Amino acid sequence: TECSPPTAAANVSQYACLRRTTTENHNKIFTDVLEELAENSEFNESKGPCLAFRRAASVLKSLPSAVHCLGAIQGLPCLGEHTKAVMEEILIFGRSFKVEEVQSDERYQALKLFTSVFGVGPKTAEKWYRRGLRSLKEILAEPNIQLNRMQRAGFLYYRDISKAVSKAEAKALSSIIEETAHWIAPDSILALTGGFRRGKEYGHDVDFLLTMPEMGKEEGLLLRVIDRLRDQGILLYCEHQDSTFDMSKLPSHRFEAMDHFEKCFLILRLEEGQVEGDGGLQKDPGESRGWRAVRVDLVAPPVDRYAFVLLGWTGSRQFERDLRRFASKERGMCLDNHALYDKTKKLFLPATSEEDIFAHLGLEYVEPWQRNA
Ligand code: TTP
Ligand code: MN
Ligand code: MN
Ligand code: MN
Repeated sequence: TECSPPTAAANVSQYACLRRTTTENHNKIFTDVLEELAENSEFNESKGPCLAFRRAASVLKSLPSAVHCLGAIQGLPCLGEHTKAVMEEILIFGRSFKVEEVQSDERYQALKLFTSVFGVGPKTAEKWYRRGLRSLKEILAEPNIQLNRMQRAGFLYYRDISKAVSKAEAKALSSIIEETAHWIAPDSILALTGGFRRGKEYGHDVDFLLTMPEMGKEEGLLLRVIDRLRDQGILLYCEHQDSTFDMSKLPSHRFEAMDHFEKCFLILRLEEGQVEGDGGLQKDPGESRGWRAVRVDLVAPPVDRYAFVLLGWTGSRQFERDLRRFASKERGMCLDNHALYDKTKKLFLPATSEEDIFAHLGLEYVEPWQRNA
């Protein structure tokens, strides 16, 4: 059959912040495979290939239609030889032998399983694998393994928190946390961030930004919200991190570096009756209890940092990476969750909205639902 003309490839930027990517992915058959290969590279500590597969998947997600032949991807950025070979396999055979090889690899299977536990990163997973452990049961049965508090919670609520959170559940949690925050401080500001702000139907957690309209008044607020959630009997787990924010420091070059604002990683108990709509509570069929555990992240910056934190926590991770890369490579600026710094002019560029930040960068504004890169 004849190949369709290239997907206006000339207009596709190598930067995700110059592309519009909704949740509607026309190339899932490719991107699922590429993201699995990226994860495998991450487990093998192959940073270059990992990033290359992630970038390729991100470019394909932004296309307005499905790719049906290799001709259609000619001229697209970020698609290397490995990626093209994988796509060719999928186009010809309807499957990728390369990814099937990865999926059947014992080490990959074990690391994927172990890192699916809240609090377990690639390093810990690797350690357990080297000890010959292969299943979650074996880890729990191994007397010499010391789980930290987060990992214990991860195992305790494993079934619930490995189930996707629905939009209806996210909405219910928004109401609960908003009510709690307003009970403590009526003028407190709560904003939904993360995947749900990007319009995703499902997520692995729910992310919020909490602050006060007056500088400094946010101090102590997050701890009081946590206390109140505990008093209501819905706090199942809490890891609280104090602020280490220091405005005199320049924005970080390292994307992976976490931000310095006060935050907490929670597991909350969500009751069936609190979730509206026919979707109801996401739980196993046959599960009789009327509640589930849900992962929630809260970040509590001072209000003058609001725009930077909102932009940073809305994601996607790939979108954030490319925003920072664009700022640095194309504008000589340094962007992170705390600030935007112009290295040539040697000054911080203030912002009260996300629009301000895009404008400083000389970028057209990208709506949250177009950031699913
Ligand atoms: P996630 O909640 O990990 O991802 P997500 O909401 O996009 O997707 P999911 O549905 O799977 O939950 O992270 C959301 C954003 O928060 C992400 O862009 C990274 C950012 N983030 C920080 O900037 N600093 C932090 O310390 C943390 C924990 C997250
Ligand atoms: Mn479309
Ligand atoms: Mn999230
Ligand atoms: Mn999160």
